Amino acid sequence: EKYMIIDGIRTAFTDEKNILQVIRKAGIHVPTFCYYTDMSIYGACRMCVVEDERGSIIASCSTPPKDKMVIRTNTSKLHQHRKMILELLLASHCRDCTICEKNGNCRLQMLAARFHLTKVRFPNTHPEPVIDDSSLSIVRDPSKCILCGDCVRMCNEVQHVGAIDFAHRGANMIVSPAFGRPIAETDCVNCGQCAAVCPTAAITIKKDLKGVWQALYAPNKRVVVQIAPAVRVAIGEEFGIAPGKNTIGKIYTALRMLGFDTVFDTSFSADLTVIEEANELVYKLENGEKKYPQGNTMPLFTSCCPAWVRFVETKYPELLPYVSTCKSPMEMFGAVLKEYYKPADAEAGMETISVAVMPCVAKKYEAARDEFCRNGVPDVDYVITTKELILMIKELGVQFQEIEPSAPDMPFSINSGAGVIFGVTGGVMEAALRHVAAKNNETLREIEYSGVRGLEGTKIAEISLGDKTLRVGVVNGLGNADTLIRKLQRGEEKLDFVEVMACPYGCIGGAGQPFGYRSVKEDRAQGMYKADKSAIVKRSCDNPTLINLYENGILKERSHELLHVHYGK
Ligand code: HC1
Ligand code: SF4
Repeated sequence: EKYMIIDGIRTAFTDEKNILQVIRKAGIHVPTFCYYTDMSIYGACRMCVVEDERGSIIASCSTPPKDKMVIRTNTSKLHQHRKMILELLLASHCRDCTICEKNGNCRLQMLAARFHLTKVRFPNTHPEPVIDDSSLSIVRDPSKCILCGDCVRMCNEVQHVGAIDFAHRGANMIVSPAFGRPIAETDCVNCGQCAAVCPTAAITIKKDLKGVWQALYAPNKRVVVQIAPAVRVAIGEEFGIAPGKNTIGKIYTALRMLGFDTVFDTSFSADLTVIEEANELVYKLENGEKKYPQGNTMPLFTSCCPAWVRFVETKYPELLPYVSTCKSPMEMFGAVLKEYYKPADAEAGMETISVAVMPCVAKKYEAARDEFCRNGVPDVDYVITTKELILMIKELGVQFQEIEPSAPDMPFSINSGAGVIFGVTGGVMEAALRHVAAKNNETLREIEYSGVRGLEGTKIAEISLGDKTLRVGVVNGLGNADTLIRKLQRGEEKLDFVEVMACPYGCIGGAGQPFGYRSVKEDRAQGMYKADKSAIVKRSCDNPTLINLYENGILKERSHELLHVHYGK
């Protein structure tokens, strides 16, 4: 067995790529600003340094472990070194922590506290902030940037978007969109993953709480809210509840305490999406030769992720005809809810304000798109993220961990397990396959083990349906989507149906969720599948409320108008 001696403790290792991973295995969290297992090693922040037997200082993120290596992670030399780095960073950093967007979640603030910095020896050279507020999803304040490069690597390496990069050299170096343009004028897809990895407040998610509070305080507004699948397994993390624990019942209660009039689960409309999308798939398989520009050589792509839709629009517009015309579940629900409350509102002189709680910041951009406004009014008025709902709950002082769970409101109170797993990579695919496959437990199990589950960035699976075999792809992270598209275009891969989620691991890893490393995402994924296991209805088409809606309700003869969209730009 290979081992290292870390701070006097023998720690075995196998295939860990760097010393830092072995240190974490030993239960020590050395500080880092620029290290993420899913991105390339940058080695810029120098916070992860350790000392070897000879007293040499080495960066643990970029040094592979060696058998019988002896290191210390905390010596006087290392302590001084880290303090110096922090002081240098703080010398040019804003120190208005109490009124900072990142207050309580800033890694610079946390490390200053951890190393007990009570003064900085250097004069403060913090530049005047020049805020880029142009995006609907993120806010940039380069004056708070510490040049760790996390956002740049995320946008370029993981997402293949390249909307931001380093500009200038030496002391003038900054992170910026090309030519210093506002971020909204770039190909930024609004995924927010740059904000998710930013350790400070140089890039943060945009908040839309003001309008929501105003609506809640107003007497003549009916404030309805839908909660996305992935929120339930992450929100508890901020209240001392383990990641992956399904807290949907507590979320309903908390939202009611906040003053929301009716509470719903987006999983309900995810069921709607499944039905519409699966029908589209069947149609394409049977009639694709006629309808699509390249016939059936290109797969049908899912459309529920707005950052992915934007990616296609900017980078592969020729593929737009292959993106499903289904609105996302959020927008389907938005349209259905506005229609549903119309008669009652007219009678009572009320106005329905539709709010969505999402793990995603691109949903803010989606809600504002012209395609989702009717007569100038958006179907979803406000999108707030999991993190924003946490702020609301904390502001009200609700003890989330203690409150009792409750149920969603009628008449959209039933959803299938298929609608819940939408929130994890592979879930939309699995839900759709359940719908097109025969209705028996054996088939459900076959789909479960077909290879569509798992957190890998790209999965290819084959499912036999009667006399046909469906070849499908599931990708998360736009870089993986990009690579797959190139393969499809070169003819090296042929698929019938592809699920794309822009965020690594799917919506559970959305930029609006609390910060978490990979193990947290794994727990959240398990939480989603557990929720499916305990669901009484497994397949979307068995959801009785939907059947009613199609046969007698709002969707009778209006499903195309309310549930589909054509992206033209
Ligand atoms: Fe998602 Fe979706 S799964 S996009 O990841 O299709 O945000 O959770 O709500 O709309 O249902 C997000 C999650 C979410 C939509 C659904
Ligand atoms: Fe890049 Fe996404 Fe950030 Fe836009 S939101 S700059 S696409 S990482």
